[in-house]
Amino acid sequence: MIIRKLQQEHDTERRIISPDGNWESTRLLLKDDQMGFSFHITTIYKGADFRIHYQNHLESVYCISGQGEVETLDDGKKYPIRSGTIYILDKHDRHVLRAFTEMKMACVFNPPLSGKEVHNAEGAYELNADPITE
Ligand code: 9YT
Repeated sequence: MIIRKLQQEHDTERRIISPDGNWESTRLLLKDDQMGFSFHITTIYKGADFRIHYQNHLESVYCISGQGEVETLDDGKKYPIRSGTIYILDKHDRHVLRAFTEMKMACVFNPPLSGKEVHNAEGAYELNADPITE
């Protein structure tokens, strides 16, 4: 059994602040835990508007609070995202995420992240990304 608390992990290396200024994420469950997925509580900052394409991962994103939208780029469809909505990127969908207010999300990744990943130029995470060096 593993127990972790969001407030306690907030000030540890589990909290990653994206260099692009769009989001931060406290990664509560990671590859090392050997569960086959990772679980993160992510804050998308108000006004964020950015492209993501998880070529190497599947991701589900549950909106806990806030308002925004996801636009899938292959078909141009826009989906409102509100508290209680989950979007599931089952096809490695290229998309844009827009936050009209600050948004709190619960995110699950398969395969699990190792912990230090931030988006590359394509909006993807590399597999087994190297740690960030200051
Ligand atoms: C919704 C989304 O993918 N946001 C980017 C951060 C990601 N959830 C993470 O690494 O925790």
